[in-house]
Amino acid sequence: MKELCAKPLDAIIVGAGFSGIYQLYSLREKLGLRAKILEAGAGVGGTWYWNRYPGARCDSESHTYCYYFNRELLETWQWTERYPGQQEILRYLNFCVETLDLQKDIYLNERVSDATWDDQSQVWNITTKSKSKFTARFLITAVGCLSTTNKPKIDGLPAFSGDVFHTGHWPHEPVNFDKKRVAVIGTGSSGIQAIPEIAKQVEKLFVLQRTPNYSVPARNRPLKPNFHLEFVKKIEFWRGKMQRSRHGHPWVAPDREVKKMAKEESLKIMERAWLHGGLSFRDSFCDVLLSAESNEIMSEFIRQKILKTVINPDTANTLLPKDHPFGTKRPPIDTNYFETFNRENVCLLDLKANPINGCEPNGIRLRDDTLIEIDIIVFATGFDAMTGSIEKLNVRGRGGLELSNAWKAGPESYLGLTVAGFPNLFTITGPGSPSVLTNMPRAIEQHVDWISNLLNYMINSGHVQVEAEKSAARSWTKYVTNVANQTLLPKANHSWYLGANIPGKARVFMPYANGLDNYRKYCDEVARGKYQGLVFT
Ligand code: NA7
Repeated sequence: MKELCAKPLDAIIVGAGFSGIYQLYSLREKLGLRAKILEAGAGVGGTWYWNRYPGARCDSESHTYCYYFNRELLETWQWTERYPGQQEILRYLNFCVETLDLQKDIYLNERVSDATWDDQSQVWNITTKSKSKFTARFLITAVGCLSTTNKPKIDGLPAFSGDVFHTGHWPHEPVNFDKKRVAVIGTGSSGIQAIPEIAKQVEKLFVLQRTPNYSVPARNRPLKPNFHLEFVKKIEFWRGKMQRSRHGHPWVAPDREVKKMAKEESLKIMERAWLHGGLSFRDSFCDVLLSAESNEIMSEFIRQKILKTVINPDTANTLLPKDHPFGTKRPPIDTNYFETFNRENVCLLDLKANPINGCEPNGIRLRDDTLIEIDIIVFATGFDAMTGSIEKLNVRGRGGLELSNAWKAGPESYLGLTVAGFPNLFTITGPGSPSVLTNMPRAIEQHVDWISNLLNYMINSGHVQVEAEKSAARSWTKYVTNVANQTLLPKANHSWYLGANIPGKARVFMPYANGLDNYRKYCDEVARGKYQGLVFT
């Protein structure tokens, strides 16, 4: 059993994605603490290390999907496309680690298997799968919201003789799709990005769709040669815009309600936004997630676009999303998703009408006995979101309390950052925080700054332990639910926001839906009030 650090550390950070990298930098450079990252992968990057499937791309625009805490990084790195692709983001994060000289404090190939609070010594004892052991005063999870893959159990899958992949755990070597018959299961963001790319490479592609999804064209394009120069001149402008918005993107929904507008006028606005492309389409009006009537107008607009794009009327009809309002599941943005169904080598299968019965050595058998003969299955079936990766760490708090037990009826946290009964534990972008409803780097920087300021406060005031008050965590979690219930968000039955995509998982709306701007104000107030809701020892 190797001991990589003989002396107890100040902090262990789990995960070397956007969150972990900035948290390490903050603790080391701003507070002078001894901190290390434990990362399960063989490289840094988190989500962008694992999700290497064809077409993997961010849905935030590149100049907003990066760190803003460091001017040198902003001025040096030059993005090439409107939306950064997976490989470019991975290169960017490696560049950040190198520029900030963080490599020496990142231990790769170290998957945390156990983290136990020792009440006597007031430290966390952390063990990894490779049996390395660490001791640290603070434990900070930076494991990402979407990193524990959800692979549905299908009878007979082990007997399937072809290759099986999951978009969220894609191989590092290129997958050879040439002359192959392939099934993609799932039409969330990952499926919607991967399907057009895989279709170009295969002999035959079967898209196995359970729930039709809304998708808006991304309109990705190379950035103009002078983009970077112009961007650098306006860094503060962009920062301010993102700071003021609800979701950390550089726009604010105008104060107009769809349902109160003349039809032609609202159509014109939607057409313009559709042509512009991207997530700002959803924010063409202020009430899309508040009024069912307004939402239906936008939902129907998208359905009409699908009907116009897809040539075969049966296929078009099968693709029409009807069971949930637009935007109540995380809305994908795409490049030629619906157009792909006009290709001769692509076949859409409706799993609602004809579900999967099981796998056989040479394919997937459907309930009506049809055998889909294939060489490759691609699961684009998503993640055990927001809690899956934290619970997998086997965190045990005060008195041996297991986090997965404490969260059995749904995750309870204070501000999405701290959990009662788990001293000196922080969860970056944890359940109860805005996280997945935002442009992630903006939410991450807010969290890291807040945690770092709190640790600074503790050091200066001689506190050794901090944890959420039970009552504060309870009322915050209730508040998160109430806020979501005032919107249409909980109306999507299978959404991973609710944990509803994982059999047996408690159905609780997990992200904080009242906006990153309001959340930031609330957290700042808590800090100004000497951290009410937290108990210090
Ligand atoms: P998502 O958004 O959770 O999508 C998963 C898809 O897989 C969705 O279409 C599901 O259908 C489908 N699914 C899940 N389980 C099954 C089973 N058992 N059978 C058939 N189909 C199934 O995951 P993504 O990876 O696409 O996106 C996650 C986030 O990552 C995304 O929002 C971006 O932020 C990046 P369902 O709708 O549940 O019927």
